[in-house]
Amino acid sequence: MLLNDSSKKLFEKKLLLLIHHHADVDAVASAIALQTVFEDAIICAPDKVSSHGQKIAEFNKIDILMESPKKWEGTVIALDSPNPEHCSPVPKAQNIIVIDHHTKIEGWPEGTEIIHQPNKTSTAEIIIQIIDELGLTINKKCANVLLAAIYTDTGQFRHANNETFSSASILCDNGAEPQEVINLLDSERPLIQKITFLKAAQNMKWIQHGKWIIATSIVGSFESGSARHMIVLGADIAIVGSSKKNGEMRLSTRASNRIVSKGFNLTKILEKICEINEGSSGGHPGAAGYNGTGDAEAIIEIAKQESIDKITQLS
Ligand SMILES: [Mn+2]
Repeated sequence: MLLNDSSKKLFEKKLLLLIHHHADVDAVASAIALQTVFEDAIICAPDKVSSHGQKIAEFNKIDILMESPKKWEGTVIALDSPNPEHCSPVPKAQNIIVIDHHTKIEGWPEGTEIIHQPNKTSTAEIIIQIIDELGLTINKKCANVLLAAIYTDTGQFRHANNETFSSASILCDNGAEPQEVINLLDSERPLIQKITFLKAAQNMKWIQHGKWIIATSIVGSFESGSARHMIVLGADIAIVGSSKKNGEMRLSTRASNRIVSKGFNLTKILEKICEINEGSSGGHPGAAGYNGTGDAEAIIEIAKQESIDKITQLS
């Protein structure tokens, strides 16, 4: 059981569904799903929504509040956000619930109700269980968005486990249409994204260390998609950085299933960067991100060296 009687009560208050910066499909869909069972709930994205996240919201005609309120009378539910920085600013509220599946959760104030299921491959799967424990019903819209979240968060089921398929099956029993979801998400990418991916490949540098390939690149945006494509090209570790004018920078990293199955873990690499350069990091062994300040190129280099160090310790 994820919920006890007192945590169930928190869902009866007015809900603000807070999704992380540059919200992905998992975050947006988890919020939409909760809104199908709590119609008065407000969805709030304090710092933008990703292009696929937007697609899901537009398709379902969902209104998203693009700025977080200073205060919230009721319950704030932070979704898919392992620490408060990922969805800042968090409104002042008496009750905060965090629902997340990332490896490590930290930084939430005392008294926060934390529902942490790192073995789940998406936040969406936790939402299925919560709706069930609350005795509510998953309708077709809810099932479809949650299936979209699972589909994207597992990299089209590449990172799926046993439970992922059970969850997907529950959703299909409740009206989810796999082909509808796939058609919506796999439709053509915007030109700007395609150009960014090509530039990421054009500027890519790579090294071989033993049987492993580490690739790095710098882009202006779409870091995570760029990193993913570098893995498709053949890299085992992809590190992509971008810097903003104000000195902030972001790293997105991906690792191949092959190297992850040998014990390689990107979250460890990025935690090391936090030790050296502060900032915040989060994610999973095969996909993780870092936000901080400084020179993107220098921080990529540190991540690369750290990766080489860890590779030499692999079996
Ligand atoms: Mn997620």
